[in-house]
Amino acid sequence: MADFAAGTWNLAHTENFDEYMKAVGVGMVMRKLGGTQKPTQEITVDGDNWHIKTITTFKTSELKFKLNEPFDEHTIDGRNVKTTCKLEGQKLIQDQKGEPESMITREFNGNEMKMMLTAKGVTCTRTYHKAG
Ligand code: DKA
Repeated sequence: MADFAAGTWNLAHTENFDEYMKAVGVGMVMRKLGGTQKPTQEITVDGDNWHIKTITTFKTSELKFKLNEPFDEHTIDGRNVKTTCKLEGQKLIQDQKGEPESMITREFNGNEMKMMLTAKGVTCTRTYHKAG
């Protein structure tokens, strides 16, 4: 059981998010708004079934998936992609096939979760801390 991932995570630090949003096609107004957000991610895990709820002040996205099974995802940045998530050790890899392709990893290490988002050669790093 991936207990290491379960819990509530708050954004503590972010680098290059504007460049990443540009790479995935987010327009200027939404990028400005996105850049001000400090999301909370609520993660629950039940065997291979994961639920990730990302909450911002203007948008909430829910990702429900089973590891290694492709599913249709409507991303928080507005893309429709075919996504497969897999777990490698304590790293969750979210592989989004679509336009453009993107790879999002969340690496869990105690009370810190390091998220890396990559598209079109641009990488953004976001560090989350566990609440409580
Ligand atoms: C993350 O989970 C990355 C996604 C945050 C979305 C914020 C709003 C973006 C609006 C285009 O940290």
